[in-house]
Amino acid sequence: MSYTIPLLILVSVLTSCNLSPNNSKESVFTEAPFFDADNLTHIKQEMVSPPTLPKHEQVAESDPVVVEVTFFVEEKEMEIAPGVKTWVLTFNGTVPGPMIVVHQNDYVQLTLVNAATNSMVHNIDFHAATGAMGGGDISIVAPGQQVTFRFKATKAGVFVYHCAPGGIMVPLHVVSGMNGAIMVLPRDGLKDELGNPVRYDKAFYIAEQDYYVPTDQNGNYKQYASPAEGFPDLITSMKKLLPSHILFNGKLNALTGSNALDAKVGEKVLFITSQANRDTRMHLIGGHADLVWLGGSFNDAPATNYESWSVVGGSAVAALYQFRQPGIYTYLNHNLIEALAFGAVAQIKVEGDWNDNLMKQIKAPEPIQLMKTPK
Ligand SMILES: [Cu+2]
Repeated sequence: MSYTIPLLILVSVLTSCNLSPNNSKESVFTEAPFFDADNLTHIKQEMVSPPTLPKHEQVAESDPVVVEVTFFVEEKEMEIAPGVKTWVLTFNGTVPGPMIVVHQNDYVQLTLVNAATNSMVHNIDFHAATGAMGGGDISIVAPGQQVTFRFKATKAGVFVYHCAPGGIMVPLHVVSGMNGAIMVLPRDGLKDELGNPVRYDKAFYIAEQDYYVPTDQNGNYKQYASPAEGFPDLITSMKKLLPSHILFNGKLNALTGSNALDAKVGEKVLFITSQANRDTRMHLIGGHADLVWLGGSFNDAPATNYESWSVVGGSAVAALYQFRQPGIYTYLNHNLIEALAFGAVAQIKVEGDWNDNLMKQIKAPEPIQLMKTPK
């Protein structure tokens, strides 16, 4: 009799430990199951421009597949802020490049097309891939060439990809916009902090881009006939580590005003944020991260109820928030200078009914009624 209660407590503690996400999964050193990638079903994923994600299932419906993706390199001049035109190097014409979505142990088969009208050699390094510089070594294409390679997405999470043609060309291409992200979902979908399945109603891909547009003696932004012509100045400019612009999705106000994102009260929204070059820290004004997968790793239990969260340079991070209140929310880099003086800011317009219980203005601004008691 006297042993019954301690025994029950012990059983209860052991049971709750087993439910913990960190104790219910395999070691990272467990070999991924083998599939013959040469004989798997192929599906094509249509790329779309950020902040939109391609069509995808949150839970895998079958055994691993080979997901075919095509990226067209586009070198072009882009107006990143009013009157500021700079050469951008892009995957599929956007900064950032398109988000790819697969499931863990799927294969990504990427075709990289470098049109003859481009001027530079490019390639792609996937942080989600294993070996050969993330694929960079086997994807080098000169103008007029295309290349196809395949990698297994062995790790679940959100990961950056970027062009990495070697040496100083790596930062030059990355700060010229040549980066993006891939989301590798667990096959059985995302799990909350208790290890229970959690789904998102919508997802947005937001990338912070630091630009280092060179200026002349008068402080005016310089323009060049080609990317290569601007590179000597760009090297000087970026070596100061002082960005001229810090923007979301490539352009000033890409995600504000009439470009604001939208959601509804009650919806769970997944925000995937990447920064390919520089550290940043995200914050949703008026909201939180209910769940945040720190470092972008989906096999770790998400942290809960964060006010701000770190995105280390060269990574992507996913945060999930359920909107409980309507209105305009601001999603920003909480270095407030980088957000509001440089432009690293987005807005989310949330529709729904106001909840007075969560917040209520008790008295509108009025003439002062309360006098300080004189000392
Ligand atoms: Cu490149």
